[in-house]
Amino acid sequence: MGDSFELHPDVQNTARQIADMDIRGAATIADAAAAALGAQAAECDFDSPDAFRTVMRAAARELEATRPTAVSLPNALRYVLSEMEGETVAALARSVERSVGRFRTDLDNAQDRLGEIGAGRLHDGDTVMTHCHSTDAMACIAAAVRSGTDVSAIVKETRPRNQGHITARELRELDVPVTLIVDNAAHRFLDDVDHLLVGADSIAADGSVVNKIGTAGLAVSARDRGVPVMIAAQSIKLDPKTLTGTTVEIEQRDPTEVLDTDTRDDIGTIAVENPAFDVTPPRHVDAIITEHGQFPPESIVVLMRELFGEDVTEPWIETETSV
Ligand code: RI2
Repeated sequence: MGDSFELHPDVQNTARQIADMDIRGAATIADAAAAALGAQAAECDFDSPDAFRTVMRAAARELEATRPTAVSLPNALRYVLSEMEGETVAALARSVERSVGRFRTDLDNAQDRLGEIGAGRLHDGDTVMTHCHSTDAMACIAAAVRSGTDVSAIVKETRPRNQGHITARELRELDVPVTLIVDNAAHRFLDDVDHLLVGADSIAADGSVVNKIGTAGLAVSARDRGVPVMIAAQSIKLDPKTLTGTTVEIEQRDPTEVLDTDTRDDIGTIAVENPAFDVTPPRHVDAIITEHGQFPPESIVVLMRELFGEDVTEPWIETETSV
């Protein structure tokens, strides 16, 4: 292999699909990124172990650059690359294949376990309000339904991309009664719900929850009405870099998701902002449900330290010593 190389098509396609949100949702993004690294490693047409490592790091960088907020993406890449070991290309490739397999299985198991733990908070006759679409939140409702608990849902459509429609469809597949509302109606319906249940894209060391835009205001309203705020988030959503004071970058998406160009031109000269996520402070959160149990937000840092330690590397970055 020479100095220039092309990344595996699966890496390029996966990166494009994540950026375009054809693949979306923090856990799904992590799973797809790990699978793409596995595809890259299986392409064993490399001259040397150093070349193999260089290509794997380049693949990880391509994937990492797609969306900035969901920490599950760098956490997945970190997991796979940090387990890469061996003296030969074949041994390195095998180690990546093993870590990708382990990562993806752990992800599935974590969501199942989290779902069972979260389901314990849902009781017969309860109504849940959802925001956006979260596979972790869905796992809690699915586990409750499986165990015979009768729940219904008020689903916010979640502008600008209306991911609430995905939630509504999946809840109907579970036979859960669904009422779809526009985002602005949430406060009006909070008196009718027993839980606000949402996912997370990143959770900071102080217990702040980064989730789809609109979550923070909704959590304030929920607390005002005495509705408990429940965050379903596998531990892969914990952002270890926040232990050292790094803040989570909020993704700014294309303004055309908010307003099409013709309508915008018709209105006149206006600015349009489209932040994809916001930050809910820990004081507005009741519980973070993980596969390791449920935590008050202020104590999530203990789990974060236990799982990640303080030393968070970025093994996809080329340094003089990284071969
Ligand atoms: P799961 C989504 O973001 C939502 O904000 C959702 O709460 C979060 O990912 C977590 O999703 P986007 O990718 O990992 O739709 O629980 O922007 O599926």
